[in-house]
Amino acid sequence: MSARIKGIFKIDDITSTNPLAVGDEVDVDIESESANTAMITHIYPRRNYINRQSPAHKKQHHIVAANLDQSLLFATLKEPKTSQGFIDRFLVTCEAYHVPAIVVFNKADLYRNKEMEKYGELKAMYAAIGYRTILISLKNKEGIEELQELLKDKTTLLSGHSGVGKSSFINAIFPELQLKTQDVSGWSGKGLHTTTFAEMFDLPNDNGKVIDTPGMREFGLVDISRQELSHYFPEMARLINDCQFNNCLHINEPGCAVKKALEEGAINVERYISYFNILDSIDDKNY
Ligand SMILES: Nc1nc2c(ncn2[C@@H]2O[C@H](COP(=O)(O)OP(=O)(O)OP(=O)(O)O)[C@@H](O)[C@H]2O)c(=O)[nH]1
Ligand SMILES: [Mg+2]
Ligand SMILES: [Zn+2]
Repeated sequence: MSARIKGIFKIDDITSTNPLAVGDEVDVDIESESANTAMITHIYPRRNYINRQSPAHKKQHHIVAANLDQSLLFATLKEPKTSQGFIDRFLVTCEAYHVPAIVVFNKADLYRNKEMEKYGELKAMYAAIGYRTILISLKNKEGIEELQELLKDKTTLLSGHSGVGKSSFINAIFPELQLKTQDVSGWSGKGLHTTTFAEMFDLPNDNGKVIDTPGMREFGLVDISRQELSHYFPEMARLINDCQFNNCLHINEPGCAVKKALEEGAINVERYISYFNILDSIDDKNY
């Protein structure tokens, strides 16, 4: 079935490059049974969504997916490397739009001592602020049941860089789908995109749904002001009422509870660096 969208929705939200996103709930009028076409007549209000800066038009945003119960951010510490900065940007958006997030580290089979040590540090750091991390190897079929359990009766977004194994994961749980994945010999470090559009799949045994998306190189934040950024770092959010100034950006203001926690080791330095870098990247002229 293919469905057209009525023109009127296109002007609804001019700052978005896509008026309709995967996960949207809609009403359709069947146009032609024989040609299998329909017209979308109504888009229901979104419970939540994940959006990002459009890579082509920085001033516009792109809705990655809507009406989500959770998101699994696929990351790898090797082939390719996912930076903590990328993970933290994604987590900020999940906090801002109320989508619970779990970070899945794939390709454990490739990790040596160095990467396992790094994983241990990341796991402890994220656990301390309430984020779950899961280590898996799709290649060695390790950790897949734990993930499968999480998908039950939920709508789950899969995202992450290109080549981290999002489509491979869907193939592991639905062998019959045979989604296209990157050629094993094709790993070039350049992050070729194998999946080219977002697509939702129904889980076979329950009401769960999983959304595969094309890999993204960067995750540009939208609609988050410098002032509110720390609200989306859970470990900072709980401290900001203790800052002396209510417009504190936690940089070098006197009486800053966040900086104090940082000095005492209660806030992780790497997380603070992510905060600082994101803050620096927010163009406040928009607010
Ligand atoms: N060594 C190893 N390779 C894996 C693992 N999981 C996936 N791969 C390989 O990684 C490559 C990329 O996997 P894909 O599933 O295509 O990655 P993707 O995240 O869907 O990538 P895009 O569609 O481009 O966003 C493929 O060659 C997979 O076979 C794993 O656990 N270990
Ligand atoms: Mg893919
Ligand atoms: Zn402060």
